[in-house]
Amino acid sequence: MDQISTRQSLPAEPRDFGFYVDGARVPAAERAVFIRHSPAHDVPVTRIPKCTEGDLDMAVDAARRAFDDRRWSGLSGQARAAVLLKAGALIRARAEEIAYWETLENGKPIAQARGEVLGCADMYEYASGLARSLHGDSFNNLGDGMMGLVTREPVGVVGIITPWNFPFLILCERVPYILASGCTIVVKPSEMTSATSLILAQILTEAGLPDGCMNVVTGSGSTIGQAMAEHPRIDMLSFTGSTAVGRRVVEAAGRSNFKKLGLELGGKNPQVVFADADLEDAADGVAFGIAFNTGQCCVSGSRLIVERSVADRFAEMVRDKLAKAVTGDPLDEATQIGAITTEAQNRTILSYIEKGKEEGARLICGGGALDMGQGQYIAPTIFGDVTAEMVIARDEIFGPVLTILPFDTLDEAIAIANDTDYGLAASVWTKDIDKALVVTRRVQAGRFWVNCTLAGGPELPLGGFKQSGWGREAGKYGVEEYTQIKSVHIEIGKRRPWIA
Ligand code: TXE
Repeated sequence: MDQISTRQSLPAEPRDFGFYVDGARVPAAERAVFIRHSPAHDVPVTRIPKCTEGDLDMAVDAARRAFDDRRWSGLSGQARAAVLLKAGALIRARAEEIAYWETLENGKPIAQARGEVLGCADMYEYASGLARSLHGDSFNNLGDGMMGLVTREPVGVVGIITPWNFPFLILCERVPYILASGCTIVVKPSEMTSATSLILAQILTEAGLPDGCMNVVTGSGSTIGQAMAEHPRIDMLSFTGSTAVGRRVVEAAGRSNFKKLGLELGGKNPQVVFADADLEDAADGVAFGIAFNTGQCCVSGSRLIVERSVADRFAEMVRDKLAKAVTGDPLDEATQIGAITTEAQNRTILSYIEKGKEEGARLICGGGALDMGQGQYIAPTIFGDVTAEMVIARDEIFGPVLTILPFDTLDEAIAIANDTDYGLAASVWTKDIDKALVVTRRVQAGRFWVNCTLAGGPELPLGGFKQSGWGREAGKYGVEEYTQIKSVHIEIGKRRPWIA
């Protein structure tokens, strides 16, 4: 511990968070608990109950009651907006605390975690406006005897299953929009990173959200997650995680009540760099796109598709950038690259690095674990001479591993970018507006960045093309996703009789 200068101290003992149902924290009591260790410091930091299916039923019942008696959906948009605005202010006020637990459980740098939390506060503030502006449509052109309305109604009880890479951010890309629509919620966070979801539930109660509208059940994916996907009284499920589990969730929804699904799955996202780009900017962006959150982002720019004439020089520029990034204790303010979040993910990334070496790709930098005295760290790694068939060019590695695929023509760049089952995000770097627009149009991805990467905010929606998922989160589209549409015909005046 002494080798690393920590700004904030580690907790003396793991904190018990319990779980959260019907507006109140429920202690673990006699339930088994999961003890989470900080992946950067190897010490236990939180104790999370392994909830039972009975606990899940209790949470779904609370959310069901809260939805069915209209205590939330029956309020005006103005009243819902007031709660969301207060929640935003409370998140700002508790940003340090939330960032601290996020860093301890996830291993991400504290400065990054704080930025994410403040970005989340903004989502509640933005969604508050959407609660007031959500509306349908009307048809006043159906003749004098008829008027038509299209109304939006909340879907009902929404389950949310989140992963461990952005526990608070991914949750907050959903919760304020779902609440703006009038739905009620049951969350199952990743068993690795439950703490900040539980803090959020308390904050929402304090902000005035009626009891039962936000519930958090903790536990494993194979028990509680699977039971949520199969649950007959959950009307919609938003799942973020691996494509393999996404497939299981789709099957379970089909076997149970055909619940509506939102899916945000994997990505193998292209960064297309033309020779005429501002290469200094592009190198910084590509380094950021692969090393941010140690590459554990569904939108990481993991395939560098670069014009051959500058490929070698550009690879060196990215390598030099990565060499300057500060890797270390995530509690240290200066740290830019923290620890790998889970032991399983650490093994997965290292095995892909070995695979890349076996496949004959040229290692430009990195190539293995970094010894920081404690915790699990991996050096940002770049592979050159990668071909399209290599496993490292096709699989989502979900770590700081960049593969370089050179191109000669614009058409070839687009073909390589689209040569993947995924379609989550893409970036293009060029100063030629025509090239930028052609690539933006023709590359299949739900999020696109021109001369930037990983940009985001509450206004623009998120989601994937192809096997990266279904539906959209955030922005006005994120609220509409959690509504269903009802069409209403209203007869005016005396009915023209069917039977004379
Ligand atoms: O994900 P899982 P893992 C990808 C990434 C990573 C791989 C494995 O490639 O290497 O997935 O990560 C819950 N029914 N992404 O194993 O298992 C689980 O408890 C219902 C991309 O951690 O998909 C957790 O809450 N739920 C991704 C969530 O699903 C189940 C982010 C994600 O876990 C379940 C994370 C089941 N049968 C990983 N089994 C992204 N799109 O950002 C597990 N879960």
